[in-house]
Amino acid sequence: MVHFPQEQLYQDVLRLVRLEGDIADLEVEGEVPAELDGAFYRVHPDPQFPPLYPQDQFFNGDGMVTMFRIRDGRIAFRQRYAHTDKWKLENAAGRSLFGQYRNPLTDDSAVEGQIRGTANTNVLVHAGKLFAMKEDSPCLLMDKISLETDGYTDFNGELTIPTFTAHPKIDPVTGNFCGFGYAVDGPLTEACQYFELDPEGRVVRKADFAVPYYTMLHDFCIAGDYAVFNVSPYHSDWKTLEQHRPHFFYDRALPFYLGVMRRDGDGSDMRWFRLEPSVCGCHVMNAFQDGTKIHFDLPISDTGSLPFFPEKDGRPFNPQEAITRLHRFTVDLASNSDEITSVEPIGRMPGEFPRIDDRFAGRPYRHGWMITYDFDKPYHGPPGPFAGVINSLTHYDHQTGQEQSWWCGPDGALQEPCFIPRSADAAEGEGYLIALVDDHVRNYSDLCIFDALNVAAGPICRARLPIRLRQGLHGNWAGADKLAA
Ligand code: V55
Ligand code: FE
Repeated sequence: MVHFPQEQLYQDVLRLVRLEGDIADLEVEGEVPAELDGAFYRVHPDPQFPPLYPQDQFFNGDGMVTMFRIRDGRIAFRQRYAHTDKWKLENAAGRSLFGQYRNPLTDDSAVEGQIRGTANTNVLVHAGKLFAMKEDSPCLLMDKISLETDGYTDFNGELTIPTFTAHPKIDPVTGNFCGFGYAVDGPLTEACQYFELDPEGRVVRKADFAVPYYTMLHDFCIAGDYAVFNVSPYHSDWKTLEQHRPHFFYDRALPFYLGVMRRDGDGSDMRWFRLEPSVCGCHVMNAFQDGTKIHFDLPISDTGSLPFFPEKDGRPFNPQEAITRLHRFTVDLASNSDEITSVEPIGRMPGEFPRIDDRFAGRPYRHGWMITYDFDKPYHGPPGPFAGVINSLTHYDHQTGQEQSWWCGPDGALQEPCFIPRSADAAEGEGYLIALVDDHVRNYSDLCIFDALNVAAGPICRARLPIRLRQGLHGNWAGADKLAA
């Protein structure tokens, strides 16, 4: 008999799933667009065993990977744990051996020196494999069809850093996988490395840099020839880990920075542009070059948006201050100033989990989507892990300034969407948006497909899962060509 702690972390919306399985042909309401041929992969944290510390973090659950294979109007479901080294060691022991989120000081001595990663943050097909990623550890490779785990890779010894971002960008021109690792000199260090993997998975670029202070360097973006890093005041230190407090705390005294460097350099040209008073921004929508200027689109809030990472000064979490709204940051590489030139709001609906038509990553673009908070709508379910209930899906047209939204109803919430182009040569935004819609009253999830430029019309079809999937993080689409390669 297994008992998980009676914490909110394992109840209601966050009740664990721990289910691996296959459904050949999901029940679908409406018509799945016949031209769709590929797979949507996504991942959620799902602890295999009760945690060593009952007050653990949502972000510390073992990665549970879901694949929705769509073809000929049918949708097949496959779900497997990512068999990280941690998962395998704990599976063999029949219990948890690793302790708190990002805190090796809390581990059972039997696993000292082992890779602590959970592969729970993002999944993406590149170079023939499914990359399952967690930013504190190397890249885990899985088979993109069977979802069996190969194991961690160092890319033929070419990538020796111990960490690998969960938020890569694929350069739409070269097909290169652009990524980075942070804390590459060990936990809590400022050292980072930018890298690019070509479409075959060979390391073709590396550049070393340091962040102004240790932080959760969760996402970044390419912008033409540049790589841009957003630094927000999540910070940590050894004292925090020694005292077994949550790995990150939010320090309002620290500035927000954007770091800009050439992608083809060695990192020595990195420039840090500062913004004070600070803001918090985690997930980038997109960025692009405009002459000597760089524009960087990011949902931001006045304080940390993650309720489970405390304020440094001990004040309680304030959901109003934590709600994120999309803004366009601009820096000018021609200026001698190290200040961020401007920060302008874009759109009206607050939200997070921004997505674009990824064929426009790092380039001037028109269309963006986020899942959003419509505070005017009722909600009948229990609370979730974020600052509010993410009950809507919004399309932002940056060219016309118009936006349109779809509300999922009073019983649930949405998970991060993903854009699927109608065809390889379709115009920007022409295609579909795919997203899980969770019913937290009845405890089911539906995989919904929308017309990306008409989300207000609601889903074209809904694949009805027989279970509710746990709140997830990120995912990506791989077309039939990528599945075959
Ligand atoms: C994030 C998620 C993580 C993590 C660090 O959304 C940051 C941000 C799911 O794990 O470890
Ligand atoms: Fe993320």
